[in-house]
Amino acid sequence: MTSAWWKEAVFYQIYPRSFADANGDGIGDLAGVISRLDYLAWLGVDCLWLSPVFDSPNEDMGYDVRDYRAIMAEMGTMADMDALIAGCHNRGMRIILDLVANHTSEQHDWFRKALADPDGPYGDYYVLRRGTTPPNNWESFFSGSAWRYFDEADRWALHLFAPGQLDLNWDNPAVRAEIADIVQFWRAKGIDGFRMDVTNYISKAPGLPEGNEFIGELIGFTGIEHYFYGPKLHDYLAELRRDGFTSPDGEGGIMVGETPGIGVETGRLLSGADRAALDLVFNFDVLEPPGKIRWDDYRYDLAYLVRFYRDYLERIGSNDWIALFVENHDNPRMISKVLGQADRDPALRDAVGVLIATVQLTLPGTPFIFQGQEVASVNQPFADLSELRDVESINHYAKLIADGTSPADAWAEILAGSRDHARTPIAWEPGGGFTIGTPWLAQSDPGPGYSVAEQRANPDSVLNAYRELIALRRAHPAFVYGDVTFLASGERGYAAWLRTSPDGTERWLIELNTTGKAIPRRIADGPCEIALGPPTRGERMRPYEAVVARLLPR
Ligand code: TEU
Ligand code: CA
Repeated sequence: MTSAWWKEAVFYQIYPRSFADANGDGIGDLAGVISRLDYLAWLGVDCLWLSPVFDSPNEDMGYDVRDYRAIMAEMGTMADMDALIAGCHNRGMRIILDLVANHTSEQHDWFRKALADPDGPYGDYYVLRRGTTPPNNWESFFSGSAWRYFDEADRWALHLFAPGQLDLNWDNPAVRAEIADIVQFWRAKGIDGFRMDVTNYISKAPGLPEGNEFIGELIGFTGIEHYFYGPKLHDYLAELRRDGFTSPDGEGGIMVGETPGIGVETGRLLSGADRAALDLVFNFDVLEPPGKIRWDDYRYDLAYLVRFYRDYLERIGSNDWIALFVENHDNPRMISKVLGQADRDPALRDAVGVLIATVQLTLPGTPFIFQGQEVASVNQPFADLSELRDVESINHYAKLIADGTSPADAWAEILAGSRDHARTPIAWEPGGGFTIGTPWLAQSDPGPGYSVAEQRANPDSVLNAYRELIALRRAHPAFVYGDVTFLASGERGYAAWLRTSPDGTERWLIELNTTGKAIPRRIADGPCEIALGPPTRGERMRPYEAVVARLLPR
């Protein structure tokens, strides 16, 4: 197993719009992030990932880029970005940005030029087609056809996401060279790599064949089989690694692929060390058990979380390394998925928060913590659609109503799955602290005790548990490169695994109660030092109890 900084690192995802607002316009900004760097260093995270901060009209909150080399006006200036990069590096932290290059905004210069002259060079930057009807039956992830007709050019343009997010034509070498240039531009500025938005969608099947209706029904989006793992995907990623991410001295920036729909084996093909493409992929199957989708209101079983990662780890080899995550800016809060209506019961909320942290920080792989996760954030009780800002939720609701769903049922889906749950501003202090103005999206009300300041002051808080687990992971090689052995995987709610240091001198036992009821402790007691959990390992485990203990020689 080769070592790498990103295998040892704990990543922390910032959604800048909702993190900290320095100038009072209600929108989080780069100066806000800079003002909180000491907090992040105190927490102990090693690398920040910032969701998009490039110039954008924000139809999809920055995931629609207008200029890849400019900072969005609301976020600040290039000087702020330089200061942020330096601020991270001065504290021994790294920083990666979000490369949204499957598509651009309709306001990107390339697209304006493509519309003005569809037969000219920029016409071939996008997926444009003539015709009286949409070129195929593919559907957009944000509802409706994936094709939009542009009168002025007499062409249909493909958009897998919002109508203002037009897919680039990666089969055009000029497009690939542009993206490599953009990566080099940011690498020269000192960033340490990119999270790459829907990067597995960049290669579309030649001829753009009709999507299979049955698969469309099953997955919810017709056409996906023709681009989720396209014929040229690996070639394009390997080329971008070589031409964009690798410096003349051979040093490379990290490539973290956001890869919806990628399974274990396809993920290995994209991120295996011998494949020279991505370094890490996000496997989204962890977020919902089979048969469930994000819009379903159901209770997530934490035994599934353990089994998912156990199976994943058992199916990989020494060339592979996995990303460990449970939340991001596109998903509701995991504590709420587990606890439902009980998510504001402090005892349960704390226990589940610590359990999730324990899974993420003690299993082999690279943890990605999403902002707010460390302070046990839960979903927001949005009152109605007027409180939401996300294009996906707004379109999804409209589609449900148009299809005849009752307003009550449609709203229940939105409340279960809206991406805005993850995007409410961070409560730095009781009552807010995110902005002195009016926040762009309703300020989250985390409830008494759950602002960052209160969590920090409370030694028993979820926040302090994250901090201790991060420190533990850093101090003991068992947690990074050590072997893992699963002893139990959630049978009757009991899960346990061992981590052994590479030199064999240290052994750690991690055990969880994945249920809300007290259960018997199943692994016999032995001499140990408890680093996290109750003072002693008694006969029974409390609801959602998590233990991290160093085993001592008998
Ligand atoms: O998301 C891609 C993606 O497929 C999903 O996670 C998405 O939120 C949802 O499932 C669509 O139904 C990425 C970004 O993370 C997301 O914020 C963007 O909206 C999207 O790409 C388009 O750039
Ligand atoms: Ca601001």
